[in-house]
Amino acid sequence: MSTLTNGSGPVPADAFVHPSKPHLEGDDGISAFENYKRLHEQSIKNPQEFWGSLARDLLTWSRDFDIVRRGSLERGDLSWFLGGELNACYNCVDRHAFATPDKVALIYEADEPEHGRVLTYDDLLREVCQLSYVLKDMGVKKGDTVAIYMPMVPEAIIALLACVRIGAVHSVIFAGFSSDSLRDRINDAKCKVVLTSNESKRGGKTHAIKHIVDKALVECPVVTGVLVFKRTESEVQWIAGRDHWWQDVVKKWPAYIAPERMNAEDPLFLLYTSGSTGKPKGVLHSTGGYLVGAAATGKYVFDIHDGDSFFCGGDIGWITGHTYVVYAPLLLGVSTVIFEGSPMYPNPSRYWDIIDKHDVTHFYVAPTALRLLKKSGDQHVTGERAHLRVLGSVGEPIAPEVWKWYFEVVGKGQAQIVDAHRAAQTYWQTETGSHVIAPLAGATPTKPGAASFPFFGIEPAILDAATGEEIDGANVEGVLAFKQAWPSMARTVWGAHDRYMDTYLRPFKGYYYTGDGASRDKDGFYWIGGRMDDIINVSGHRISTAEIEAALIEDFTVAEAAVVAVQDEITGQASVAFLTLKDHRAVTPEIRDELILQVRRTIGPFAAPRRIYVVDDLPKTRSGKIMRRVLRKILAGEQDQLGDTSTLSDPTVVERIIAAVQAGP
Ligand code: 6R9
Repeated sequence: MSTLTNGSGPVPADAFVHPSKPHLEGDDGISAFENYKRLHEQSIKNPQEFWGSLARDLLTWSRDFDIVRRGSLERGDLSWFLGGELNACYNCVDRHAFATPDKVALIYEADEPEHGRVLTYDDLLREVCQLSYVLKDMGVKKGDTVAIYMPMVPEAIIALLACVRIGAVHSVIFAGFSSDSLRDRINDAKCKVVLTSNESKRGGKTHAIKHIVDKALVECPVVTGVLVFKRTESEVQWIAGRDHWWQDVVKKWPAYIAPERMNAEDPLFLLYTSGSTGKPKGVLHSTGGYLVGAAATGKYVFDIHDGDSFFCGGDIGWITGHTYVVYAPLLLGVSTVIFEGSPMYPNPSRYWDIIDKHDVTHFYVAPTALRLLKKSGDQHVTGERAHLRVLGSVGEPIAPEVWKWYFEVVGKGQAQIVDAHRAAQTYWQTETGSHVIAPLAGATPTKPGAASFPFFGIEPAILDAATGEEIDGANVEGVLAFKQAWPSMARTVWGAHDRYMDTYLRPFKGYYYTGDGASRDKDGFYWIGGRMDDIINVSGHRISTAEIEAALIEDFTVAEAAVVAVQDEITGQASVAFLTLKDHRAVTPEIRDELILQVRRTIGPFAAPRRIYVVDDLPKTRSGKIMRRVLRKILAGEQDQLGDTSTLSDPTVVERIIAAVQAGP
């Protein structure tokens, strides 16, 4: 039985609907919004039936599940679709390769606009199978972890799919991370094999990424093999026996290997994300639940239809790239664009050129890119964008004027974005796996800047941060939590379940805590504020200030460090570091450069502080806690609103810090 009714009877999962007509719009005069409300209510009141039917509609199971959901948020022991067996790669590739082999699966748009290639589902199946053999030959077994440190090339997507085909757990590490960060993530997950390329290309620049892998692996005793995709002609340092050229080995293997049967709760992948204590967390997603979330949000939030061409600008190093470059579009059997380059290269029309070239129907990107493009000028928004139907943004709050520009300037031309409801702001996290608060394209109303309404199965609550009490009603503000589990929520932090409990499930008993502030307005729309913890969001990259501080303190000149966020026109937020140096030494331009380099080396270039202020002391309480609030206020020029500074061990430090900020970094 299907729970997805349109009021007069079940809607067959794959009934043909004209693309401009949303999946949720019935033929009986009931609006898509009414349908959304009814389905949302069903999903909350009867999650077992709702998700059971959706999971069977959207995925192909080699064994049906016995039970939809077990466990509770309180105990942190949730599991979904138990007894069910399925393979993620089979669902993303095989079933489409069998039904529609010639359909385009991957559209590779290389850094150089004239390069690229297209892979059909048939091609994809062949390439994934060959790589699966290679991984097995390199000793990878079901349940092993594999590190992927690659640029945005089709082989990166093939790598993810080959891992899950043989039951291995992929751990993608963003190729902008430093060798130290890469080393720590490889060691934490005990990866045996690393997949990389000799070099990467982005924005016309070449980066020696194999070199970074080599440096990391000096301290990774478990790694026995490295597979190197040849992206450029450059030679690289080689360790015989350990390193293999991708292109040389894949061709030795047959074009088909059977997918491994996996239990619904078997791990699918790990993805490391910043935690507020500094040590990155390996967020673990499981097979059945994650795939249901990806497919369901692809279908209902983005309203993906057969024949669509989906373009998500996120890198596979982040969750956005996992769920909306790879899993959601492939599960739904449409084409997905793999973009290797940058939106500004060779000029600020690059995105619009890609959209025209590949008849893109969906475009999904972070506000930071939109701010940059808006600033470059409307004259660069060229082309017709004739097939564009849905616009999405993700990763950070979007200012209403940027959202309006997106809808009005990008969404016009020949585009079919007939109403603002097709420009969606989506809120979610690495840990939620897929969208949790987002409008459903064409079905639910939007307001510029609002995340709007909960997705199916999500029961949001606004809590008082101090008391944990739920705040009901309209026009309320607090911290955002969820009252019910949903299929694609992370199951644990790799090797640290207690940390998972402490971060998400123990702060407010019986709730999943997001770590974000939020408000609910008079119309029931949710608005996301900022992080409640010390995590900053630079161009959509989540970085913990503690991690940057730890990197700075590693430098022998630094005594203490405090990092805080400031607002930035393009990147959303940027980090600013306040430091005291050992022996009260004076700062020189060389020391400053070295400190920036230190962060780039330890975490990655994207984490480097925007400004560094060297001061003689930091504002600390008598118990030694740094009062970052004081630093934030000073940076914002709000020194008249510092609040109570009487608890500072030395209140005179404030004046000296104000002077240092006014004098400039
Ligand atoms: C998907 C993703 C998650 C954090 C999240 C929040 C911020 C994401 C947002 C948003 C405001 C939105 N965030 N979407 N803030 N509006 N639409 O970005 O995952 O990298 O784990 O970051 O990003 O603070 O908690 P991730």
